[in-house]
Amino acid sequence: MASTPYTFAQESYAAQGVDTEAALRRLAGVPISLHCWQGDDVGGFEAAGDLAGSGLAATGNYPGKARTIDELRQDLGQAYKLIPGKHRLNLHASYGDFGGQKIERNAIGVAQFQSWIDWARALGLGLDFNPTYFAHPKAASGLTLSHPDAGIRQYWIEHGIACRRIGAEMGRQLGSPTVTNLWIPDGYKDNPVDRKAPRERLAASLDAIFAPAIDPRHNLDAVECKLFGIGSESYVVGSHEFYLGYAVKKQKLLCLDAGHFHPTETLPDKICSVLQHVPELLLHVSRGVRWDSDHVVLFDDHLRGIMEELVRGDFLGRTHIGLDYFDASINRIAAWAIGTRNAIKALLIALLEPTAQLRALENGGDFTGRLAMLEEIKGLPFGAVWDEYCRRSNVPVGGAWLDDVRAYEKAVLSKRA
Ligand code: RNT
Ligand code: ZN
Repeated sequence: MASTPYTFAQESYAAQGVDTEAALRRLAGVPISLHCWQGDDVGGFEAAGDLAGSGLAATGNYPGKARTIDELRQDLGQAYKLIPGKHRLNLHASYGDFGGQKIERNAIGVAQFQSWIDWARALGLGLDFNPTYFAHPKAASGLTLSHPDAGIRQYWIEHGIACRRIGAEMGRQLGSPTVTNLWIPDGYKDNPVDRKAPRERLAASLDAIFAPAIDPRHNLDAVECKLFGIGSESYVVGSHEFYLGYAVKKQKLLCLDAGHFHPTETLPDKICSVLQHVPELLLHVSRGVRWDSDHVVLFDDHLRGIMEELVRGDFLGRTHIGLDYFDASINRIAAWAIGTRNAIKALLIALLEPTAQLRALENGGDFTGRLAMLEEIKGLPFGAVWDEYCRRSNVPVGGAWLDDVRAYEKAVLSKRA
C-alpha cells in the first residue's frame, strides 16, 4: 500500500506505542456542545433586553449576525459542516421560538423549544440548556436569585424550575440527557457590607429550584462559578467556594468555565480535584484575556492541558464539554469553527499521548526522562492524523474550511443588512 502522510504518522505513533486508529475511534465518541450565543452576540429572540448589568459584553460589529431563529439555525448548520464528528447544541432560554409572543421567563415551557428539538433531531444533535438570568428588567439591578426582594427571587426560581423541565423534555425526546447549567450574574461593583445574606438567599433559591425531582436520565443540573465579572468586580455571589460546596453537598454537576478564574489559575488541576467530590463536570471551554472571560478558544497550552487531564485521568465519561465565548469582531461562523476545531484537535493530541510510558517515567522518579519525552512528542506528526480525521468525517481538510465560510459570507451573510 502506498504510504501517505497518515500512514507515516500512524507508524511514528506506533513506534511510541500509540494506536492512532484507537485514538480516532475514541475521539469520534466525544461530543462538544456548541454554544448558540456565538451566532448573535448573546442576543436571543425575546422582544427586548440587552446585556447591560449582566457582566457579559460582546464587542465588535462584524456584519452578518443572525437576527432570527431561522438565520441562527442556518448559520449553525453551516458551522457543523466544518466540524468533524457528531456534536451538541447548547441553547439559552432566551433563544426560544416565541413566535412574536411575549412569554414571561417563569412561564416558558417545552412548547417554545419544540422546534429546536425537532431541528436538533433532524441534524442528529443532542441539546443542552441554560436558564437566562440576564437581559431582563427583573435582572437589571444585577441581582436575581439572591435579590433581597422575595418576589423577584420567586420569579427567577420559577424560571429555573421551568428550564429544568424543558431540559428534561429535550433530553427525553432526543434520548440523551440535557445538561441544564445555571449561571447568574449576581454581584456588586463595589465592596458589599453584607457578603453573607446574598449567599444565604442564593442557597435557598437553589434549593427551591432543585426541589422538584427530575429524572437524571433526561436532565442533569449544573451550577457555574465565577471569580468576578464586568460590573461585579468586588463581589460575586456565586463564587467558587459557594458553588463547589453546593455541588458537593447536593451532588450536582459543577461547571468550570476556563475564563472564570484568576489568570494564573488553570483548569487541569481543578478537574481531577473536583471530580473527587462531584459526580460529573461541565466544562465551559473558553479563553480569558485580562478581565474578559470569553475569547475564541485557541490551540494553546491551557486548552491542551484541559484535554490531557480528561484523557489522563480517564474523565471523559464524567465530563460534558461545552464551549463558551462570543466574539462579534470576526465572522461568527469562523469563530465557531476555529474554537470547536481547536477543542477537538486538542482532544485528539491528548488521545495520541504515550501516557503509559510517561507515567512509568514519573512513577520511577525519572523526571529528566519525563520532561525530555514530553518535549519530544510535541514533534510527532499529529497534523496528519487530524487531517485524516477531517477527511473521514467529510469536513474540509486543513484551512479549506475558511473557503466555505467566505463563500457563505458572500452568498448569505452579506445580504443581511
Ligand atoms: C458568564 C458565564 C455564562 C455565560 C453564558 C452566556 O460569565 O460564563 O456561562 O457566558 O451563559
Ligand atoms: Zn460560562
